[in-house]
Amino acid sequence: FSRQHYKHYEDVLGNMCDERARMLQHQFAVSINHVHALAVLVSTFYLRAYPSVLDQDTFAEYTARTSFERPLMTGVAYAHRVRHAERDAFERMQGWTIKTMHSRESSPAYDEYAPTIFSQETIGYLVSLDMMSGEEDRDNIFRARASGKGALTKPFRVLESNHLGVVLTYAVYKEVIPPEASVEQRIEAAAGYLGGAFDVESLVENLLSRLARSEDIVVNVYDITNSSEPMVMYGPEAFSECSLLHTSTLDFGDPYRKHHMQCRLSRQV
Ligand code: WA2
Repeated sequence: FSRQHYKHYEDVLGNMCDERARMLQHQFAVSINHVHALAVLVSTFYLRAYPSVLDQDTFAEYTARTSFERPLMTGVAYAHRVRHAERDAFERMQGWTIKTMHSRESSPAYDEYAPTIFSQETIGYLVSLDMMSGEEDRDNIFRARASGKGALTKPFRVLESNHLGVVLTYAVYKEVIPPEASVEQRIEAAAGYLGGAFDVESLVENLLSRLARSEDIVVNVYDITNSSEPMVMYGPEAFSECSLLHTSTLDFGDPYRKHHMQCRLSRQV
């Protein structure tokens, strides 16, 4: 086809891809901001009274009534930090034992645990599971409590739905942390972790499918943190060779992770 046509398709593809990237980035940012605010709220409960006066019913009601603020997330939960020395007393008080994510059986002994104690009802299956027993969640917990910032995992298959997604984690501190605090002070002050999963496979699909002409392009989102090994976060793993490809930048707010979007025309032009 002519050079003129080629240029036209290139522009159309570029505009559609940039629009989708901006929209997705915005929906992530909105959700992340709300989880951050929720971490501050839970922290405030710890500052006011110890033990916290927050309970499961209050957490479930608040998170259900504000779920519209976190459009791409399946739910949020709070996992409490438990040191090994506190484990017995903690389990007796809860009336359940701390379980590992994959076996759902009583956890072996570790220095510390992060069992979920409060959850939005949509992800109620997390309660009593040690979030440090999953590699992706554990890495997020370490990074979130050392930085005080939101941490995102690489794409992986989340529990129950088995959909491809990413988990977001914020640390909940039991003290107000001054901005100049050391990493050790932050780690020490962590009371627990607030987070949840972005169901990229189904909720991003839903978002993109509602846009005009969505059938004309194929969209992929990649985690390119390790630039030599991009990981598919959304979209098909393989597709036929195509002459036109557009790459749009994406920023999901965690400087440790890099992402981009790639779009192709779904038919040869
Ligand atoms: N939330 C939902 N589904 C998951 C998951 C998760 N983590 N991990 C695997 N599948 C309670 O970092 C604390 C949420 C983790 C927060």
